[in-house]
Amino acid sequence: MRYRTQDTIAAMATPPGSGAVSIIRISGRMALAIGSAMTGVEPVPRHAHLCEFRDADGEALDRGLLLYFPAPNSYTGEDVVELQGHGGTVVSDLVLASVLARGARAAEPGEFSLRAFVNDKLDLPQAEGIADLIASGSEQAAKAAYRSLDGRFSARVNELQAKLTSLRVQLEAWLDFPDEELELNDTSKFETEFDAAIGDLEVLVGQAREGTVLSNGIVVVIAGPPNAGKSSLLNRLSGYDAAIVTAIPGTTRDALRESLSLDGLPLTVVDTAGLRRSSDPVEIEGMRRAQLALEGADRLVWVTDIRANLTATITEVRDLAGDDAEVTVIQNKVDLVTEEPGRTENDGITAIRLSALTGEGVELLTEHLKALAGYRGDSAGTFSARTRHVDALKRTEHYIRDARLQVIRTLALELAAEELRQAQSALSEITGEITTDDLLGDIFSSFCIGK
Ligand SMILES: Nc1nc2c(ncn2[C@@H]2O[C@H](COP(=O)(O)OP(=O)(O)OP(=O)(O)O)[C@@H](O)[C@H]2O)c(=O)[nH]1
Ligand SMILES: [Mg+2]
Repeated sequence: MRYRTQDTIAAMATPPGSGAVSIIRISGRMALAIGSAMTGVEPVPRHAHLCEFRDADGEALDRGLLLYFPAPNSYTGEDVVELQGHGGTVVSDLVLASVLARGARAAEPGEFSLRAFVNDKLDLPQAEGIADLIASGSEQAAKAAYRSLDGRFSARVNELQAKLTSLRVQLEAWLDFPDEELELNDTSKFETEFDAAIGDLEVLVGQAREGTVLSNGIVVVIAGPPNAGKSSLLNRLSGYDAAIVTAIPGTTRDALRESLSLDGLPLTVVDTAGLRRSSDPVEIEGMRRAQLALEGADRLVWVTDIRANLTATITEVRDLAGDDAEVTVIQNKVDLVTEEPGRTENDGITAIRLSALTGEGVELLTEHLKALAGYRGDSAGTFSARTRHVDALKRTEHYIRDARLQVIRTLALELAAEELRQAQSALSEITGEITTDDLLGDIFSSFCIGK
């Protein structure tokens, strides 16, 4: 993203198409002059003025409200003027064209929010919270995004930052008075403080992880031998007959994707063609697509008939997906045998007995998937977060743990102070005190125009 904050920018803030109103937003040094030239109004700050919007020839294009928010008390921190007109595509385009003809530049996606960030109106988690709120696909995700936008995530990060500063100050003080003998037990109070900081971080990492899952969801691919009940399981999870089910092996050909929500956890489930030796070109293509789907999976759910041998199945799955494969085995059709639904652990691979036909035991699978995603469902404390936040928090934790060891094991105070400095620097990447233009470009260019 070009980083030009001198120009005055303008864009439609409402979605394209016809609606009750359309809002054109102008931000920058010329905003007031352009607004006045369009309407002939000398606006009172934060008052709605009913007026006509005119083009350069003085012809009225629309009648609506003009609002003026002088710097710094506006969304961007700059002078902002909003023209709220009737929501027709053509008329709003004409008004916007006239604003641009008077010297404003068309805003790029997210440029208003970028200016708000540059002018300290928002920090990065808040800006990201805005984008997440707009994009949120479930009630839980929307609430979590609002908590980030509200600044709750940033507040937690800042509290931690303050704790680290206090630790660093104490370490530096020790360093500055080298003559004073250090008793080994002096380190115990440090130990308490380090442990408190690490405890806070662990909670924060957990919540941030849950936040990323809320925004991104997880992809589960259902695979396995033909006729095992894969499509039946997809139908059971999605709650309707999304896929064709028949008693004929080789029914499913195309990979079928369904998006659903498990108590607010966004889940994409992909049903695939049964894997077996075949000479049918359509079926072979189906299996190729199944393999492709497997590569994009966060979790592989391998469905077999409960009458098949479990040990052999697990060996087969390990051969196919590798030792550290993220796979859950489903022993389907439990209704046909005397065993009850349930789960077993087999050398790191969970196997769940259930019936896709009757629904018995399916909740064992949904609970298992939620637990794997780190999703508790009581998202009250969760805020929307991104992978970059989780990465930065984990690096912070790593540095703090190192610093703790330096102090407690070896009294290497200088090294510990340096580790803490690195921890703080990793943490400040989250709030955006330390950022690169590339990162800002990535974040803000994903916004919509006019935001
Ligand atoms: N009794 C019983 N039958 C089931 C169960 N799940 C599926 N079936 C039956 O098994 C047959 C195959 O089911 P599908 O869901 O089409 O199996 P699939 O794994 O998708 O099969 P392909 O697409 O051919 O690979 C159908 O006749 C289903 O009704 C179950 O839990 N219990
Ligand atoms: Mg099928």
